Formats: sequence, structure tokens, C-alpha cells
Amino acid sequence: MSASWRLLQQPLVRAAARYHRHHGTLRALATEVSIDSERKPSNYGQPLFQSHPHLLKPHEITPGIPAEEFERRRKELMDSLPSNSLVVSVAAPIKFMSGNIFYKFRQASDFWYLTGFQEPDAAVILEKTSTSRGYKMTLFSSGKDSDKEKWEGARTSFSDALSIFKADSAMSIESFPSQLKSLVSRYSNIYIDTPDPISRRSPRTVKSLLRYLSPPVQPKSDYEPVVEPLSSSRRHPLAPLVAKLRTFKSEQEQQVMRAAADISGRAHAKTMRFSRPGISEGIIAAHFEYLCSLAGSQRPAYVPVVASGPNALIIHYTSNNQMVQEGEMILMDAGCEYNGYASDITRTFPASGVFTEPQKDLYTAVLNAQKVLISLCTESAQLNLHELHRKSCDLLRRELNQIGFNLHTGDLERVLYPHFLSHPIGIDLHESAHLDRGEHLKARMVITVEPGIYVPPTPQFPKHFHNIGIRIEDQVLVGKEHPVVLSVTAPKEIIDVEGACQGQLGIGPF
Ligand SMILES: [Mn+2]
Repeated sequence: MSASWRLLQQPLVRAAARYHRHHGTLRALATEVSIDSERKPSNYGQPLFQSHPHLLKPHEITPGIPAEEFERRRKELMDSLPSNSLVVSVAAPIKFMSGNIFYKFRQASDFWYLTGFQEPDAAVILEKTSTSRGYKMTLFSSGKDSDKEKWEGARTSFSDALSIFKADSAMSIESFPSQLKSLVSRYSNIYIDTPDPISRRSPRTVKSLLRYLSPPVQPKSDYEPVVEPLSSSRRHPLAPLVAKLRTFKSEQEQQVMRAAADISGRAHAKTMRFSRPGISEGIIAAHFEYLCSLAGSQRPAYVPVVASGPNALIIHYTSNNQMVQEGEMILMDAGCEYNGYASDITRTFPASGVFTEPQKDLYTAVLNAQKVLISLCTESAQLNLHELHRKSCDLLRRELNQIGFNLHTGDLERVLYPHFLSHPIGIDLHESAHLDRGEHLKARMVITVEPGIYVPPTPQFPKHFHNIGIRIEDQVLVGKEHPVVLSVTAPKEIIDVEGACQGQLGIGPF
């Protein structure tokens, strides 16, 4: 048995132990939730406790999120709407890389948040009612089709859509257009996200020409007549309302996010140990992604940045294809998606395992600022993201002037620190689209705190800092009085970063 084979087996052994632990304790519940985990292929369009007890607990619809929580989300949404309201949310389409070669499917975030349903070709309609539940839920999906399932895998049946996903009614997606058409005429408030009218009459730019000429061209939908005639007074966007709910993370969501950040944080620590001069940035990225996948992550939350030396000055450097040189630092901005939630961590570490004096000085400047900023991620600090960003500029300016910079107006914001400090994070990496940066931070929000300094080789800055780029990014759960750093497993203090790189913490490389 080779060493690497044994390494690969370890997590599997642990997973098996977890499975048996579940299995043992759950025999008693078997009358309530039937387990058919022995059955292959599975009978469902996604992992469920019934088929995947090693991934989910009973009554969870997605790993870590129980059915009651999806119920609570829908109820909260519907309770916030006026009477006579209808909500329509649809699944993501399958996306294609080229021709009929598809990408790994990822569900649309809002639809997933409201239903937990992970199949494409699906939709949900929620009708506000005066019942105690507060709404009626109709789930549209493919249902069983043995010919199709033989090629594409199992789909959840309509009866399981009722019993597991708690729909009042389950129908074929084929009947969605006609159902939608008849329902929209009966309600006075329709909450639905339709294609942005501006994008259909997009300004004449080179990019829009390229989009137009590169197939597949979005055909003008046959279904436009269904929603088009709704006057704007009846039709409202759904996304801002769901965004408001998604801003505040439940206990269950906090735990999934902590687990996602844990996986990424540990992978950062192990990748510090793995990295060395003489290997390419791409190998470091591959190593990080391998570790995350091995720990159960479904996909990277974004294309990782592995920038060695001066490449770190490019904020979104993702080519990751140059060699790491002696004496350089590696800026790695990488995070996985785990059970539906993104993680986002940046660390900057010395390739050789020891910071040089200038690297140490600049790193300490960014770290000092970052730690003060994290301490301000509380409800009681009464700050909004704009104010927190301005604070980060003040703190960085003071730190830099202490280590020999002589900053002039604009040097910091326009040159050395050109990006924003923070963004909310959750199911999407950037949950900012509908967030007001002017609103005070509140408990149960999760945001990133990511100050950075990138020094170009120009004479107004001290020469020994030229071509150094440093960013330190954590994910922070805002508390009433105390912030919680979710990405705590990624080493950050100089002594810990050097220790991780040198293997002194007993971490990694695998
Ligand atoms: Mn970020």
C-alpha cells in the first residue's frame, strides 16, 4: 500500500465511521423516515437523508439545513408581502461550456434558499393565503421519467416533492407556463425576477456586439407575453426581498458557513506548508482545490488567486501560471463552496517560510489594521460598510506613515489600496447586489474584512517595499458585542504563518 493511497483512504474511513454512527442511532427513527441508502442508484434528484445518511441528518433537506428552516424562510417572505401576493422563483438553467458540453450544475441561489430543491428545470410558486401556514406552495419539476433518468440520473418524484420538500402541490414543469399564466391574472402583486429591460435594449458597446455575435443568442422568449402585460404596478422584483432575508444568517447557516470557512482555512494552512520556491502558482492552486474537494467541498467558490511576488499587485490575478521565486511572498485568495455556502479567505505568506524585514513590516501594518477593523464588526460599534472602509483607510495611512511611507493625497485610495474593504458573503460570494452599504452592521450578518496594500515600483514609495502586495482577508460573523472570525483555522500572525510554512505546527502539507 503506497503512502499516498493510505492518505486518500483516511477521510473515507472517517466518512464511513460517521455513516455508521448515523445509521446506528437512526434505526429507532426508521419508522419516521425510511432509509434506502443501500439502494443504488439513488431514487432522488439530490442527496437526501433517505439515500445519503452519511451527508444529511433526518429532516434536513440540504446538509445542515432542516425542512423547518426552509418553511421559516418562505413564511417570513410571505408574511412580509401584502395580501393578494404571488411569488415566482425558478431554478437555474444548465450552463454550457461549448456545444452540448455542460458545466457542473449549480442551483440558482434564491430558488435554492426558498426550496432546497437542487434540480434544474424546476420552479416554485407561492401564493399568499390566510391559512396558518400563510401560503400555498406549488413545486414544478421534471418528476420521474425512466428513459431520461437512464441518461441523466434520478429525479425526485412528485410524491416526494410533497412529503420531503413540503409542497402543497407538485406538478410537471411542462405545466408551469399555463399555471403561471392563469395565476398571474388572479393576483394583484406578482413578485418575479424578469430579464432586465435595460439589458434587452443594451447600449451599443463592443461587448454587446460580441455577445450578440456569439451563440447561443438569447431568443426573444415566447413566454414574454406571460409576464409582459403585467403593469409595472403589479410586477415587483423578488430578489431584493430574498436578499433581505439572506442578509441575516440563522444558527444552522452559521454552522455551515463555519464549516466551509474551516475547510478553506485548513487548506490554506496546509498549502502554506506545501508551497516552496521552484513550483508554479498553478500547482499551489491545484493543491488547495484538491484539499477542499477531499474535505467534501462541492466546488471552489471562485477562481482562486495564487499570485507570487509582483503578480500580487494585480488584484484579480487568476492566470496562476508563473513560477514561485526564492524570496517572494505568495498571495493566495481562495475559498471553497461547501453545502451551498461560499467561503473567502486571503493569506499572504513567504515562499521560503521566513518573512524578510520589509515583508514583515508591511505585513504587520496590514495585519494591525485588519485586527482593529475586525474588532469593529459589532452591532454596538454602529458602523456601516462605508464607514468601516473609511476607517480602514485611516488605519492603513497611519500604519504606513510609521514604517517610512510619506503619503500624499490620493496615494492610498487610488494607488496602494484601490479596492473596497468588505462585502457580505453567504450563498453567493458577493451578497452585495441589494445591500445598502449605508446601513449599520447588525448581528448575524457575515462579511469579509480584507484590507490590502500593493506597492508599485515608483519612486514616491520606499524602494524596499516595491513590488510587494499583501492582502489579509477573514470572514467575520457580526455579533451584538463581539465579532466571530469564521476563518480562524487559517494562520495569520507572523509567527503562525512562518510556523505553518515550516511545518512547526504539525499541519499539512496534505
Ligand atoms: Mn473577498
